[in-house]
Amino acid sequence: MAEIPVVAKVLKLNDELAAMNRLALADAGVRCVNLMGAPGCGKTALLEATLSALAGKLMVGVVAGDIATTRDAERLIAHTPHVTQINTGGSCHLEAHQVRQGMDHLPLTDLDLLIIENVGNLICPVSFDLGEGARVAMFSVTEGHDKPAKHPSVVLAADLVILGKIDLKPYVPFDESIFRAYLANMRDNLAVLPLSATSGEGLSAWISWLTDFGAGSSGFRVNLSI
Ligand SMILES: Nc1nc2c(ncn2[C@@H]2O[C@H](COP(=O)(O)OP(=O)(O)O)[C@@H](O)[C@H]2O)c(=O)[nH]1
Ligand SMILES: [Mg+2]
Ligand SMILES: [Zn+2]
Repeated sequence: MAEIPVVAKVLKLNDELAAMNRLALADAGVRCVNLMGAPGCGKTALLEATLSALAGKLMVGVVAGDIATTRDAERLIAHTPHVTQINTGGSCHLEAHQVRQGMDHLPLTDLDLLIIENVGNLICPVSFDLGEGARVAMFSVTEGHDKPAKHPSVVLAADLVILGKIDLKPYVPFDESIFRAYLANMRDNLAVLPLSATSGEGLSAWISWLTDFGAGSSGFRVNLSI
């Protein structure tokens, strides 16, 4: 079984490169979030709303991962020039070396915050440290309330859970109390932010979280009123 040591080696190399990303980000005073969620859960829509809310308040860069196309970068570039798209060419997660390539195209010292939109997938992105300071797991009401139970690894790795598309709650069979119970079974005190990128409901709590997380480490903090 030669594959097991090879996989272990790939992950070890990734961890080393992620540690270098983390150092480079800390040196530049940039905090970094790794946003993980299924395809179509609303990651890019949330980033569009986030960039719009933070305009003029924080300098935000984005590394957007996708298997193919520059669609997400094209949507985000309307809100910030500091976007790089990584096409993985088939791989269903981002790795630290790819994020480093993305970082190298951004003016890191000008940024306050880097958001990584991971490839839409709830499974293997969890195994690949990218050098982020926080991991956000995003679900949406259209995926059904059982998804945290079916994808425990992303829940166990997360610093925050976002429940998106809550504007669609009246139209889909989604029970938020069951969703929260599955999360609570796995994690004590894991924060859950329900929001809608479309209606704006719940966005201010997300913006506050983004503004505050790790604020002690690099020192930026701004007053926001949205
Ligand atoms: N109703 C509603 N639709 C949303 C919301 N967020 C995203 N969408 C839609 O869901 C689809 C997938 O969104 P996208 O941002 O591309 O998801 P991603 O693949 O996770 O980046 C698009 O058609 C969006 O317009 C939301 O909060 N409410
Ligand atoms: Mg996207
Ligand atoms: Zn993968």
